Amino acid sequence: MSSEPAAAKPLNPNEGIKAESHLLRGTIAQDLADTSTGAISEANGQLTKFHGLYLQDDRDKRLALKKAGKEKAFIFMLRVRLPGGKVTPQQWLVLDDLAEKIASPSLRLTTRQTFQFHGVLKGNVKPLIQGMHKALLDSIAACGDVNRNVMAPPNPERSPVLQQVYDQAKAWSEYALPKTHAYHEIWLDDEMVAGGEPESEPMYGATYLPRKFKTGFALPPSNDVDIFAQDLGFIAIEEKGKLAGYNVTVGGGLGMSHGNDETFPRLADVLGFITPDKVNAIGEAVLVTQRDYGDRTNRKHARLKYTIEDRGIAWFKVEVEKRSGLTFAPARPFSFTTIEDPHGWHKCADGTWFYGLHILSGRIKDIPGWPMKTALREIAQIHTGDFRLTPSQNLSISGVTAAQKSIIEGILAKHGLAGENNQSRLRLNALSCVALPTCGLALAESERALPEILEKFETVLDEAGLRDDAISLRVTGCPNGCARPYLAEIGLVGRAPNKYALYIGASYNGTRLNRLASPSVTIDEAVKLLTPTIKRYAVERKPGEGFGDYCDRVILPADATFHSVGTVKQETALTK
Ligand code: SRM
Ligand code: SF4
Repeated sequence: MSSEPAAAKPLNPNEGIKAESHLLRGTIAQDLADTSTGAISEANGQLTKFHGLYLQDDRDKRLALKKAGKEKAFIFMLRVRLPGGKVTPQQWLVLDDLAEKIASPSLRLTTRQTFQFHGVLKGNVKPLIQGMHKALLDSIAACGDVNRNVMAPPNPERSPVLQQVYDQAKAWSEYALPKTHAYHEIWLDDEMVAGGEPESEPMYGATYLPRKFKTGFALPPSNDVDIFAQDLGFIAIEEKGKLAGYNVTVGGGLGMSHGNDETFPRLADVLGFITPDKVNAIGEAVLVTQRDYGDRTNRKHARLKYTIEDRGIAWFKVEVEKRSGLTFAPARPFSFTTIEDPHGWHKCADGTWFYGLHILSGRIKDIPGWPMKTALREIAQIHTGDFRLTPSQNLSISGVTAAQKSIIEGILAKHGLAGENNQSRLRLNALSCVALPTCGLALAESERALPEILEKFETVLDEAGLRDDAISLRVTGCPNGCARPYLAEIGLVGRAPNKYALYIGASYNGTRLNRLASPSVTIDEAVKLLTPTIKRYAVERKPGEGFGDYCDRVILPADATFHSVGTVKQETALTK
């Protein structure tokens, strides 16, 4: 183990793009003005990510356009920065309107508690960002090699401690924002800084981080934010109704590549306990350690999890303590019991109510018989509280007064959306990433396949009498892990069209990764393979034992470790 910064291999080309970008400006402004193409250059495409913007193309149209010798159907995806997933009804209405007028009409809630616009044409990006700005919303650092959207438990008004945790998550998000004025110049037509005060990035430096960096805050017993999947995590420790401080976690991350054993999902380690006033100082020390030691030569090995895996957690802790001038106290006890969002009506400590609304794959759109977008617009028009986006792509309509409760209930009922209780717990817990047609990395369907996948598994669960049992199922179109599939009791990870790697055996509370059960199956094969296991689970489980725990105990080998996801295990046990 070496304590020297990363070795002298050639830097990844992205490092050069960042270094030469004049703090994230590049030639984005010139590229935007070029109407001869709907795209932007490769280099600018890397830089716009730091502004929350991705160049994509409609993959459903790719083949036909290629045959016709035409340019791809270029479109942009814009991701909003929204710490803790909180928006006001006024902001909701602005986002709804912008989606309707200048993007694809749907709004997409993400697994990190924010909105994505899809289908934005190049000429509409600036009006979109300007429209958001008027509603005090931005997309700075929503993507790119920086600290991204910070997650926090989504129902703060339930207790003063939750409110404090939310406030700290928001404060850390602001603290760790890039300081460059580039976003304001390019998108909001602010004056160029050139000739004025020299700009600098005191925390990030001119080349920012080696890779994306994600922070989450959790309040036990709920692990709704999947804290062990975050590069940096703060587990709130509540003592006698007060926030005593946080256990700090580092080095979580899920992305991997099929067939590349050097890439793997990893759960974060707990470093120790800090008091609440130390959050930003510790956060900064973690971030700058990764800035200096993360691998800038290989983007598949550049996340904090690999820095820690290579150099050891003990080394990392010493480095963070040295840089912050602080010492971690021993971690305090905590226990997570669930990852599930509360659904339906719940009364909060402050006397208000919130309604947990299930939104399949986080996709808010109107479909015949299911006018979700219209209903939420009507609610936003009269709602005096706020909306909270959850880490499971759902929505809490929060801060509802007793007087408004019946009005909101009426709107949901009028549109046929008040049926949370009739849905299977599998469905209520399911996540899927976007995948096709917009995601350039998708190898298989995910969001568009989820309804069919659920129906097939629900049939088996109904037969086994497990409709009301909470089982987590998560699907992604590739191994990058955007719906956190390696933390699901049933994970389906796309490999090729209608081919998925099947993972089972994670704990329901997000504290143990699942393991590979079958490397490549169709959805029907996955259902067939799991059917005997589901039926056995229904009769053989111990009292209170979750499906993942049962698979881990009975179906998968007992000696497997967290990092075994790259290896095929016990395929035969499933069919027993
Ligand atoms: Fe993700 C890349 C969508 C959460 C790991 N992710 C992408 C891109 C931008 C594809 C691309 O690079 O071209 C996807 C855009 C699809 C589209 O059309 O919208 C995409 N990721 C998403 C979202 C929208 C999934 C969703 O359906 O909700 C989530 C947006 C989160 C947000 O609001 O910021 C999303 N992505 C995640 C998560 C989950 C999390 O953070 O809790 C992960 C796994 C955790 C992690 O980071 O380790 C995740 N996304 C990745 C990776 C793999 C990173 C790695 O370390 O290997 C990529 C690819 C990459 O970075 O090269 C990726
Ligand atoms: Fe795209 Fe893969 Fe992420 Fe799904 S998991 S959104 S397919 S990058």
